[in-house]
Amino acid sequence: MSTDFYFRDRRLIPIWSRVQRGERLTLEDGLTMYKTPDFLSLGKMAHHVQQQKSGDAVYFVLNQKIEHTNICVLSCKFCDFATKKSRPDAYEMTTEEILGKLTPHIHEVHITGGMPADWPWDRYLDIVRSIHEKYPNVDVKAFTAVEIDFFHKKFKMSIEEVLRQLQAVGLRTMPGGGAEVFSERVRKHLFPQKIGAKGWFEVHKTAHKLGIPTNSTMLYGHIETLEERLIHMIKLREAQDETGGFLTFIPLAFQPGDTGIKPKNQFTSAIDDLKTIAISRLMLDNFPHIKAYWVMLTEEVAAMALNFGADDMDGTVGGEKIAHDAGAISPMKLAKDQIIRIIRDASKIPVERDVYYNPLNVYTDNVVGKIPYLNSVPFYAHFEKNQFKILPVAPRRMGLLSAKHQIDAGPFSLMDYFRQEGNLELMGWCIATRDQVKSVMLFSKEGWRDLEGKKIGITDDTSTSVGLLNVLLEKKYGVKAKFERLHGGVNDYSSYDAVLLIGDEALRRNKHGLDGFELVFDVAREWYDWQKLPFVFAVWAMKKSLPEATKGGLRTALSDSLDKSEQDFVNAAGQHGRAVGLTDDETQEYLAGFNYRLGEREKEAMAKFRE
Ligand code: V47
Repeated sequence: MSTDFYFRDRRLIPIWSRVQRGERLTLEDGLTMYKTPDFLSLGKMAHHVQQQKSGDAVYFVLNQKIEHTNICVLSCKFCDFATKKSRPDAYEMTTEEILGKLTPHIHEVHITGGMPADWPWDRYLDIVRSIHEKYPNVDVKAFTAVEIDFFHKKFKMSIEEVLRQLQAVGLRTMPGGGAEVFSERVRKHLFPQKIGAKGWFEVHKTAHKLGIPTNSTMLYGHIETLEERLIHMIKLREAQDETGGFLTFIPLAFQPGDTGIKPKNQFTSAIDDLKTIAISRLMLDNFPHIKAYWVMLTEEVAAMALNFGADDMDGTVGGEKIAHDAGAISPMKLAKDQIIRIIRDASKIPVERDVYYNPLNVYTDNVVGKIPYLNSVPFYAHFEKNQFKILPVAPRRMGLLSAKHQIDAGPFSLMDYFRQEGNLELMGWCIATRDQVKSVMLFSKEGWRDLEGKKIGITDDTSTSVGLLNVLLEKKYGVKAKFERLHGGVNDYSSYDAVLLIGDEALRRNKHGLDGFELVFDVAREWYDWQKLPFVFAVWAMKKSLPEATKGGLRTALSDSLDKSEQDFVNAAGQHGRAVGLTDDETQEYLAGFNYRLGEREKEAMAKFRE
């Protein structure tokens, strides 16, 4: 699909062509974009990519920041937060004090702090363990790569061991701090005692290997050059190609405060902030999210960033000190209602999320769910949105939101449709296989009959495929296995005997294999060979209670989009296919293998599965 803009700066036109084709941008492209006066076109290009990745969703999390101490063995020039133990402003929080700052209503606690010389290792483990035990619903995002490296050296454990111990007591993800700018020149000037790029990446890549997803940051607006910013982004993009473990990128606007690096009130300009958000969205093509961290950007600039490539506002952020000690002028905490208002004002869907970006609550109407996989693209590629807003959401999560009446229509996973039939009206479209599907795959160390009593990791995304797997194991092969849900983002599969993956992840792994799992089964093919019936994974349905005019509008929009897409699958979905590693011919063949219309055979297959 092509979208045309008018470009005041014609140097952006070849960049836009490459963005539309899904091609990588270079350092030179980045410099052209930083130097362009046509800053609105930059925003439009970034917004286009943002919409491809996140539809109309903007995420936030109810979170609390804990900075457990400001005592630090390092003295980084840009940091106004850290101090020495002997100073009157020094503080250290006990575990009880930390627990006292949390409530069961939040979903994320973000812990980072100074690095004191005299805290024992157990004190850190105790903080994470106690939070996890007292507030099991509060996910712990803790310790930057710099802190992990400090623990590794101080407590004489490998980085992997440090992370394993933290993970065992409840660490879920890691924040992206400590990256600053990946430039030795800047490091020598501003943070010579801190780990550089090599150390930072070693910690993050180790975390990804262990199934700990992480964030990434870039501190900009001090002494770095534009080229150094872009090299920073390119290094992150390369690491993401390797591990896929980064959730989000957060450009951190430098707050000068009393650091002496810049005059006290010389904040980055709004234009520079928005350009940096937009350019990072365009350069980091393999990053799922870009965060507009309002604490450093201010509420106003963060609000604008939601149409310049950012799809994440962080959260309520109670108790932040690092930026505020350095003179940040943003409030100390944003109320949930305020965040929702800002996101709605930007014409986006406010989506409250957990630490893995799973949507928990959606705060607007006319939301159409979108399964964010290649096989669903034909429904959306030419969809005229009108009053509707698109929320990309994995099948199981769509079912959970619909059970709370927070989704108005979408391709519901078959199991969720069965559960919620009373409130939903079928629309005549589906996602069904003809025989094989290639995107619901069981990667296994054992043959089907040897899976008795074995542990199978199940992707968090699935609602129906796990039901199908269970039926095949029990009814076709007479085998009972143990299922364990995986979490969002990267996982460590090594302790499982088999892993069930669906959607784009299954397609990707099907192409390149999953290390350690010799056998690969196409679960829909197994069903077909057994029942000689297609398998219906999802059916389009909408809330019965929607006004008739809305229902009609939705039917027309979907029917038009599907008709156009079916005329040319490659035009509709080639770019998405290339992003998961398929050639255009493979995308064509893959999509032609689906049946998108709910006919008699599909209904028969639904009845058979229900039985
Ligand atoms: O690493 C220190 C930065 C970072 C200043 O992962 C400063 O979700 C601006 O990493 N002006 C810590 N920045 C904060 C951080 C973060 C924040 C929000 C979300 C996430 C996440 C991570 O703060 C440090 C450093 O780069 N910092 N001093 C300053 N004067």
